Amino acid sequence: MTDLYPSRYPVEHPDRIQLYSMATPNGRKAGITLEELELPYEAHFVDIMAGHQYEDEFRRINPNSKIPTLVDPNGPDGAPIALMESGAILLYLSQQKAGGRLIPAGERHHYEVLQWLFFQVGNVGPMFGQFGHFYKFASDKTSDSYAVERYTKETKRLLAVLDAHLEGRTFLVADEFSLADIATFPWVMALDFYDGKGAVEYDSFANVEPWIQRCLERPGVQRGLSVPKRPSKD
Ligand SMILES: N[C@@H](CCC(=O)N[C@@H](CS)C(=O)NCC(=O)O)C(=O)O
Repeated sequence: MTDLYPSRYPVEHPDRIQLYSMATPNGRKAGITLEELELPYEAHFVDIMAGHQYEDEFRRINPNSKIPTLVDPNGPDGAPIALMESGAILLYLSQQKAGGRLIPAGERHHYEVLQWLFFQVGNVGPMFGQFGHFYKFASDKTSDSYAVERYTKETKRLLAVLDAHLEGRTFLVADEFSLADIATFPWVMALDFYDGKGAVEYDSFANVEPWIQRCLERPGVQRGLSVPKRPSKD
């Protein structure tokens, strides 16, 4: 048993991958990947609203104090490994634990998956997240419309990039469901949670919603969306 496991989260199966997360767009990426790959794992709910990500023991497994975070007691060299950053976690699960599943075969497709994964982590996540922040959560914090205008415009621009790429395609890479889709579609779904679909003229991007629905048809996706379960209050 590794001493990496933060003591707040009791571990039932110390030999399994431990996921520390919440069902946010970034958290869902890890839950969906684990479910799609059918890997044995245990999931722990991290209450980021209560600030549990800033606890010292959590910082030891994620120096950046974010979810998702993963600890694998059987890392590549046999020693335990802690990983932060959802993109790295998705690649680790696919490549180290599942023989490259969820990455379409061939080097070209490998790099195309990396391309869309980085596109999501560097663009879609941060920009949609800022849009949600200024449009919904902090709408009473500033009377200046500049921020909401800036992030609405950028979110629309990124939706247009996705929409154009999806024209004539079923999924982002090689017409095969992959890590690229897993990384991206939960962020697009978050626009609903932000009550922001009207503001970004979501319905004008005709290829996006059918792609989301194709992703949602998958049983692994359906299971992964609610990982980890929020503990009941009683
Ligand atoms: N680039 C990181 C972003 C992770 C991230 O921002 N996670 C959010 C939840 S979606 C979080 O932990 N927020 C808590 C906080 O910022 O204190 C990744 O892809 O894993």
